[in-house]
Amino acid sequence: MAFDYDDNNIFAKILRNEIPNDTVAENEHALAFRDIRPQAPSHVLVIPKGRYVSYDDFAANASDAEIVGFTRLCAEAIAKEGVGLDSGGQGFRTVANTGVHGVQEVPHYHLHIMGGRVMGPMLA
Ligand code: IU
Repeated sequence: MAFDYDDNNIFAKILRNEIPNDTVAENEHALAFRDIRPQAPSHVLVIPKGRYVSYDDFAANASDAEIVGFTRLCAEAIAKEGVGLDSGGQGFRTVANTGVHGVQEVPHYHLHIMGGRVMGPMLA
């Protein structure tokens, strides 16, 4: 199967509270926490609580409630970080590295939200 999930991945361990994280926001369906190697003044990862390997796994197989819950948590994290256009910020970039070509390191879907500086051009 294309989307075999590994319960030993680091984000699964974070969701089971086996590893601490710097939480920004949380709801029933998703968790937002700060990246341990931030690439911008604000660098948050948003992950679903369900067992989804990648962006395409989540987009195809998550329930409507999970997708709405995830998306609303993104909005909450963006507002809390103060990077959103609706919260006095100057904007941000979202990235979902996927699979080998996307250079995805952790096999649990996560959306990077990076802001607080002007991002470079999207060349690589
Ligand atoms: P990816 O290439 O999109 O899979 O990158 C994974 C991200 O997860 C990367 O930015 C890491 O710094 C980040 N991360 C983390 O926040 N906490 C961890 O314990 C591990 C990776 I391992």
